[in-house]
Amino acid sequence: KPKLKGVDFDAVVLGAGFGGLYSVHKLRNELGLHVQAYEKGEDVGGTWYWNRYPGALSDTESHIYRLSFDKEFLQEETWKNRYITQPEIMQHFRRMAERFDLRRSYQFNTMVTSAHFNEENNFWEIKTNKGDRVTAKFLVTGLGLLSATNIPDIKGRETFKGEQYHTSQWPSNVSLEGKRVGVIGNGSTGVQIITAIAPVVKHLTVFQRTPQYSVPAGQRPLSEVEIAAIKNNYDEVWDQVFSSATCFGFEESTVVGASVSEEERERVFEENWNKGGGFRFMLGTFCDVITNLEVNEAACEFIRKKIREIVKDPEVARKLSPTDLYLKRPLCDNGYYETFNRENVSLADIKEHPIIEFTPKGIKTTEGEHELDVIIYATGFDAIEGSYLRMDIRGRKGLTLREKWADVPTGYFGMTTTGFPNMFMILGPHGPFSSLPPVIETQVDWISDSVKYTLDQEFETIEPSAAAEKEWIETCDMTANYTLFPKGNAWFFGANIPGKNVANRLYYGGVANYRKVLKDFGYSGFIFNNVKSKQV
Ligand code: FAD
Ligand code: NA7
Repeated sequence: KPKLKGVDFDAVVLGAGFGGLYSVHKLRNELGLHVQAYEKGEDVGGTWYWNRYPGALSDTESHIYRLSFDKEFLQEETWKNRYITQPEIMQHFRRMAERFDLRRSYQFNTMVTSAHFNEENNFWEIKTNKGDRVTAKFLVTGLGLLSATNIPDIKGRETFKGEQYHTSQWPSNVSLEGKRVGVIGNGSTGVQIITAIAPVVKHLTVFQRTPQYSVPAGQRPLSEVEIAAIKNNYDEVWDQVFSSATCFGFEESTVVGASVSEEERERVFEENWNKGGGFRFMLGTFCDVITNLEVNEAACEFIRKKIREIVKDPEVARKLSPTDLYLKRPLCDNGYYETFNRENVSLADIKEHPIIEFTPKGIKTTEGEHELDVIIYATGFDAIEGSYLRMDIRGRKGLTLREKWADVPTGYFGMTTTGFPNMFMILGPHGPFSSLPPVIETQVDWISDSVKYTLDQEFETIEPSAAAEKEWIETCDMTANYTLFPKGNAWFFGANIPGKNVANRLYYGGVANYRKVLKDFGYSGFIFNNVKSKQV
């Protein structure tokens, strides 16, 4: 039964990834609220339920790709390798759901299609594709920032007679053995799947539009002793993570690359290339890789040199070598460039020879037709606002989120947005650029505290003031403009989707500062309303 009068539920939670699951735990198990949760997929896991393509792997290290709040659970769980694989993460989610009895609050296979704020009654009216119509005081959206699939509209797609899959909608029964496979895209996902399937398929054609910088991940099995050492030291491990900027488990470098010799730069790049990890290479080498053009170019040239060393065919090496700045999400791999030395792998440079159309037999580029049995889209996501704009969300005065975000999506602290009272977003726009579980944990803790505060004070609604939201976005933009990221074409600027406004969508001040801001600002930027609702 809801605690509050006049609603079906105290809170509705969307999504069953880290964000949604932890929200249900906090709101239901800790605050004692009556919570209903909806998930589009048929199981828990979020990102990891959907992204089950071969090679799917976290590139945050295993011991910190999880939430930190339950010390006993941390000790009970284990992992095999430095980076945790998709099947292992799924098992972790299933155990998490069981441990906190989360499934009973979920309705799976259910997509929320609309959420309208009813100003007369101060509650949310929520509808699903299964015909549910419910009301709730609070709406918590754990929709994910990389969960709205992007399938480019390429001419003739429906004419292809073979199989077609997007990496984030991967069915469980796909066999690629002995088949001629084409992969479109070579971002984080593309690099993983290309490397994983090359040894299995008959022939692999990689359709590359823009080459990317990637460094070794350094994936390896961990010994029992190494895992025990982490577990014995877990509190310190998390202290380090939460006091860093990007929460990848290493100290971001404070050394200015522009102030050291070329030889020293080479040495540091080489050392970190060998340690493994994309974020470590970008942020653990020098503090100015992302702020100084010359140092960024030095990192680029170091990776280009590695590509030339690794890839035997100089023409293929040339095509694989990026010429732009190193400003996308940093990639890491398990032998990506080496894959192009295989006899059964070829590279189709679709910038030089663009795709004209799909044909019944495969993909036709200006160079000719590539005959294929399977086409794989590793073409990424309509990131950050994508999942929100695929729903009909309306706030005060019937304003749609699509209208509010027509120029750029905005969020106060990445969690709330003016005009949409009692709506809390997890990983909404203008949250930190970071490894995500620590951000999710920080945000869900804050959301739960804010729900409690609102209820304890008997307020009807909480929402940020327009002035506070504007000021926060200016702060976020200032942090972005301090870096070179605005010069990149990354998905976190919206640059990967045609027609999207390319603009800053994140906060680059780091998670430690973000947590401090949340604490220092408290509720000073919020408007609370205590006008009682009509109570139906
Ligand atoms: P998600 O896990 O994305 O969950 C959102 C859920 O909401 C989904 O299950 C979706 O089905 C559901 N949903 C969406 N719309 C609706 C709707 N209308 N109705 C009902 N349900 C809906 N992050 C890292 O920090 N480190 C990594 O190494 C890393 N690797 C990644 C690798 C891949 C391939 C991808 C795609 C992402 C990766 N990420 C990584 C980012 C990852 O998304 C986050 O780490 C984290 O899993 C996000 O959790 P979440 O709960 O916020 O969202
Ligand atoms: P990304 O990083 O957005 O990469 C998508 C890839 O798909 C990239 O190589 C794109 O090339 C390519 N792409 C996209 N659209 C097209 C079209 N129309 N034609 C050809 N190629 C295209 O997505 P990922 O899934 O790899 O990674 C997203 C995040 O998930 C990642 O950062 C991790 O956090 C997990 P482009 O570079 O645009 O030329």
